[in-house]
Amino acid sequence: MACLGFVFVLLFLTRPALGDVVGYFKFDTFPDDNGAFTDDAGKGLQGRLGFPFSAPRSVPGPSGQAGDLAVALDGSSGLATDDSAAGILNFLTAPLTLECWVLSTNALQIGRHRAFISYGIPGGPPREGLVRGGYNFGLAPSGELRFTLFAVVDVFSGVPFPFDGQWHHVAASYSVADGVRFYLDGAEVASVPENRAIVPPGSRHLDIGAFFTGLGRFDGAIDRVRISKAALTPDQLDSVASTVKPVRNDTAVLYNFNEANPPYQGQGLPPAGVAVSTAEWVINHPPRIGASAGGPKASAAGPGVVTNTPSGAAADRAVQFGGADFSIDMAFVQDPNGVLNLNGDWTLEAWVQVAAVPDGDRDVIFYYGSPEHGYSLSVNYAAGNKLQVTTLGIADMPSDTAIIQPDVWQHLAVVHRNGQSITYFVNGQEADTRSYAGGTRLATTNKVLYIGAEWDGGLAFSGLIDRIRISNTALAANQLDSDPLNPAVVEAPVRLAIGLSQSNFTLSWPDAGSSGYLLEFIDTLPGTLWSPEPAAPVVAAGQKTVTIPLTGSTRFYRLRRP
Ligand SMILES: [Ca+2]
Ligand SMILES: [Ca+2]
Ligand SMILES: [Ca+2]
Repeated sequence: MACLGFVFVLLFLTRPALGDVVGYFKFDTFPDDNGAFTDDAGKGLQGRLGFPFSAPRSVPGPSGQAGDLAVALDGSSGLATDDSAAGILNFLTAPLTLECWVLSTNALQIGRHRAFISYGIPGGPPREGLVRGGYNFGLAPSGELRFTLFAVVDVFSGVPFPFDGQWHHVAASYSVADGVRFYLDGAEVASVPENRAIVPPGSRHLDIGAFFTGLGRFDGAIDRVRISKAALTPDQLDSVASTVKPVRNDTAVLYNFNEANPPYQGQGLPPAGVAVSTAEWVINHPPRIGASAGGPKASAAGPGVVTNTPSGAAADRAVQFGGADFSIDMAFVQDPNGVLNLNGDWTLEAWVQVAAVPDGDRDVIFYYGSPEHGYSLSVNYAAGNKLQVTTLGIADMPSDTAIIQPDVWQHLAVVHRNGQSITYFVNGQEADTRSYAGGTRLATTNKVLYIGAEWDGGLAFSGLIDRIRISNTALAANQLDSDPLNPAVVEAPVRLAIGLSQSNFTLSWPDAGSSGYLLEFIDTLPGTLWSPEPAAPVVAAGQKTVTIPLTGSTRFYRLRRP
């Protein structure tokens, strides 16, 4: 038989007159218990719980010498190194020494857990599939230097880290005979008896500037992270700013961060690991639910997945943000192709249950774009618990009459008719309409949907959010996703299937829901002159099938919804 000479392409065109649900996030499905949620509109987007990760930057290092760089983290960043194959850092016993150079001005971090060097999984309540263990050096909420054997003990130094904008060398050594000794700028500042063993963690990776790839993200610069398989003496520490100590045979890893960007190559026991940005790490290692909160002041659950939902159905889930203490939780959806970037008609919807005691004047439910471009939906407490929509950079528009009650689930919607009006709905009932001709500015940067706060964590939401839906049309009241028990059904795309015989091939697709669809072909792509396939489809067993003779030339097919 002649070799098949055609290439087959699926194209699916939508009816432009009716438009589309471009974003639908039901928060019901978190595969593998990870904090990554699915895109229920089928647009190929993926959401993540926690603060978006920023990129690490380079700043001058502590030596002041040319070529000495350090990594600067802004509180939303971090680095991670895969140690799963070699297990070089997976110490089962003391001794070890953790040390680095640190500079920070942000004393607002006092009150939170902060990590400089963290290996494995922090301690906490038992959780299926999570083996807690490893070790950490960083700051306790008190602001003091703290060494931790995860799932065993926190060892407190009593010595505060100086948030004075100067470089400081910090170190903790641990040996069974000598306990934990803390050093600040090369001088021993505390000694605490301890002799327990290290619990090997279920994830063998090193975090720098964060715990567990996203928690407790540090705001400051870090350099010369060194992990040694020895309890180093003061003169063996890398605490002289001008002179980097040579790598020793007990140096498990040293990162000097002298590259201008990640990845950062480690030195030490081969194969020394490579530190990548946490933003890159999480693509293939999505953190567990609750393990990537990040940000300046995450709640303990930060953000949590809960079973309190509008439908109350067994499989329904919603997301909890913040608390009554000005804590800040976020989720986000990267949208590189601008699926959610709207400047015509649009409809924004969400189910929310707001806290009985609000914290702050306004809580953002979701926010697309940047301060001058995009749109947001919020609850304006200062205006009397009113539903508000904002066309970013143009207008803040609280409703006159759409009032949000605390502690009950409500469906909120705002419909924008471009050049005409904004209409507010609560529980599917129209509240009020105002004239508005200001339009919406497309986002040019930050093509990201931020959920639970503005782009930078501002105006953080407290309460529960479910079923965020964004449409690129002005929906009518009866088209809203306002039935609590019956979430909107998003039409699944109709897919073409291909079959082959000796001299023909067949194209088939589901009969249901495909009335009026046209099968078309073209011989070269790119191209615009598609021709209708003359062979008529045969309906059998719920499928429409078209049989076409093999021609030996290339041809592309699509199924188009007119
Ligand atoms: Ca849900
Ligand atoms: Ca350096
Ligand atoms: Ca708030």
